[in-house]
Amino acid sequence: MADKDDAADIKIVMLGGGGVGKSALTLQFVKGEFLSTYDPTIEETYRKTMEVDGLKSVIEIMDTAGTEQFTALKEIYMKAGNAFILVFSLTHLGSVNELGELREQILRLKGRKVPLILVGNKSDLKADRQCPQEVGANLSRLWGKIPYYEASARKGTNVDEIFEDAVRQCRAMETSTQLDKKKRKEGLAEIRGKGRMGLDSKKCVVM
Ligand SMILES: Nc1nc2c(ncn2[C@@H]2O[C@H](COP(=O)(O)OP(=O)(O)OP(=O)(O)O)[C@@H](O)[C@H]2O)c(=O)[nH]1
Ligand SMILES: [Mg+2]
Repeated sequence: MADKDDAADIKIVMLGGGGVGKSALTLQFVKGEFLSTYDPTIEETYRKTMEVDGLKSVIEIMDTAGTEQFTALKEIYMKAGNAFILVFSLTHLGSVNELGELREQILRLKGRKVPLILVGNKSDLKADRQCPQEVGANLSRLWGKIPYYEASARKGTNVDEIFEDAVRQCRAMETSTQLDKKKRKEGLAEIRGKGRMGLDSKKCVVM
């Protein structure tokens, strides 16, 4: 986590196909505005201080491009990210298929479990819906019960909740990593202690 005032505590990366609403979700969260025009993203970074469970965190959101030509940038973000929001559009079944490869790429690059959140966006467009709730629910189960939200960047439905969940998951992971480190340290100390005892007892035998 951050050791400088200007460094973000948590870096969240928005990923998903083109036009699914990554930028709209990000802007709704950061500025409380809905982006109605479609201007494909190359890359944008936003910063926001948010309070979750009474604790403040500075978060940085990396909004990536859904289009394939910016793959190299995506890798840089994936390496830097602490949490990943995988977005598809509830109005486009094909957008679900783009997420599997992105998830595999994240896991490959990070080499360990990372906070992932699945989002089906555009829930306000009820008449155009192509993905029933089970599509997201099944995928979430398949990927180890990662949280699944149906959201609308237009209406602001579940937008704050997605980012709060990401922050909570990052904090939980940080705590468990620290606990693991502490346990490892204690384990090492115990082994060293035993080693010393062993040496001492040997000494006694020699004496
Ligand atoms: N009705 C509705 N439209 C949405 C919603 N979210 C995004 N859109 C629209 O969908 C279009 C694409 O949204 P963007 O946020 O630009 O999509 P993106 O995922 O950032 O796309 P790329 O930057 O190309 O990867 C825009 O016209 C948005 O206004 C939503 O929740 N509801
Ligand atoms: Mg965008």
